[in-house]
Amino acid sequence: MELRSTIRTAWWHKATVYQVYPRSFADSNGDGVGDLPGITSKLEYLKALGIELIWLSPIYASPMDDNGYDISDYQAVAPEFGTLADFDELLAQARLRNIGVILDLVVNHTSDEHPWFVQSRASKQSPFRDYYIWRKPADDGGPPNNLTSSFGGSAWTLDETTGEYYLHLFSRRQPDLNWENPNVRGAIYQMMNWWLERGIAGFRMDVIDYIGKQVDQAIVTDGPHLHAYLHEMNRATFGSRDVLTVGETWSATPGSALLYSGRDREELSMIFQFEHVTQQWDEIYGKWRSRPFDLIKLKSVLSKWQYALADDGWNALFWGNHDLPRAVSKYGDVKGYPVESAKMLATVLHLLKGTPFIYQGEEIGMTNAPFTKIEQYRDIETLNMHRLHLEAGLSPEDFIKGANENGRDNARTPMQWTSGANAGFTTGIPWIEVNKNYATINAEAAMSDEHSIWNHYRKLISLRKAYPVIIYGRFQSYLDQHPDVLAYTRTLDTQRLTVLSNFSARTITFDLPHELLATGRCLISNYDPVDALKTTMSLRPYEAFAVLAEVAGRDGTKS
Ligand code: TEU
Ligand code: CA
Repeated sequence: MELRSTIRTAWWHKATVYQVYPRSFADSNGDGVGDLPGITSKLEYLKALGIELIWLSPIYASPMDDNGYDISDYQAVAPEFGTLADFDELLAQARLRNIGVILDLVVNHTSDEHPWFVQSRASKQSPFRDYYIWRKPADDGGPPNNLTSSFGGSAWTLDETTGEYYLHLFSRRQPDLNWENPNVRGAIYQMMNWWLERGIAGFRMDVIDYIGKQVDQAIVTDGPHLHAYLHEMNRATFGSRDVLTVGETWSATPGSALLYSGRDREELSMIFQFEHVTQQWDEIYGKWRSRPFDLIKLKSVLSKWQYALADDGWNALFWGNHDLPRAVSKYGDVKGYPVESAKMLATVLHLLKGTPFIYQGEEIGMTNAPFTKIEQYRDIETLNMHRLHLEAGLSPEDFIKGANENGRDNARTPMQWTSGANAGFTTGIPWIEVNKNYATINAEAAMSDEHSIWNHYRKLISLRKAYPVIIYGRFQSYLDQHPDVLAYTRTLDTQRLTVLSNFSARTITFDLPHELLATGRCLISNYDPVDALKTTMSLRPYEAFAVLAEVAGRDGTKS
């Protein structure tokens, strides 16, 4: 009874979200760049998969220094992506298919071409001066402090016009907005309401943990006013509407997650935390030099987040996005077991408690970009880091090795629709090279093969809609110290779902904890269905399955 009373249901608890990176999804007019009509033309595909929500990476007017994460007009669509009419058409067509559209809210910074910044930099007396973060040079004429940009170098650029530095925690073409200025906050809330009134289903909020920054104390994330601003935003905009909001928060801890997504906080629906996908990053070189995969560590992070948000808050579940490598390349085995390992990863993630996010192409097992030359890369972060790392003495080969593993362009090669020219993404020249493996890895082939990764995703999405235990069941991990097996249960009332998976390319034999022994029904598997959980289990390479069993007593507690 206790469990039931603490559940407050929300429609987005059982939805699966699909992230579209518009530039690389579908090109309708042959200019080599994906666009809104292209997305609209693929809604049937998403509906067939069972998707109820799509998150669009930025579609707004932008000089595209960072592929649209540098916005010059929040209320206009980038011409290369289409028009506002194309957007309304996408929204209407999506609604006809019961698909909601979530927009990317990028309000930590704007483009340097945004009229606010153009006026802000023009003079110290401009009413827009205080929309951004300006500081006098240090005594030696250098930057005010040593804050650095995520894309390399100082976070400060001197602007000759007024002789002051402005802050940019990303590229110098992405000046940071000054959230301490109430006019900035008011203008953003107004813009958000304008989109909400158009009928969108929510927002993904870019680096939202930065907006409370206190630059003079070199505090970037989790500033003192962060949660007050989010609460204010909630009240001023989406709070009265039934939408999904998800914050991108690289700094999140289980503690801050409860502040962001706690049910009585009136902030956000959920956040993306990144602890599970940064486990292999080097302490000094970050993602450009990664450490070997360690399943025990990964499990401890996944479990930690499941336990921490068991009774309050809500997890967003994901393996990849447009900033991260392809999941199957990172955690699976693209050479030996591409299909098995992709299905295994999906099974493990989608049966956890939280709302799953699929990054475009993940559902067909798309892999990292096999680029060998820096000229093949397009991402500003990769190009900047290439220059800086080479200046610091790294060999070009070593840099490419790091970029091959973790660079952002891995996830940005065009969506592979067919085995035809350019993977069916464009009739023109794609803005970034298509991965040659589209001849075998493509949506058309996947949809017509009942054993495909795509059909496995489709099944997971439909299971979530059918079984409350997947949405609300209590999580418990097992075999925490096993180096190859990931095991957990989800329990709701008298139902217990047991998920077993093998993260290795070998057959693994192990003993199951006594309390898990049961015979039930296999809901999903990537080899043959398994329904008996016995003392000694053997899992084939990358095998994963889930067994639903009846257990004694409420919530599985033995009576
Ligand atoms: O990402 C935030 C961010 O911190 C990433 O750039 C991350 O630092 C990097 O990939 C790790 O090396 C968001 C967007 O998702 C990203 O695409 C944007 O470039 C960035 O914000 C700026 O808007
Ligand atoms: Ca186009």
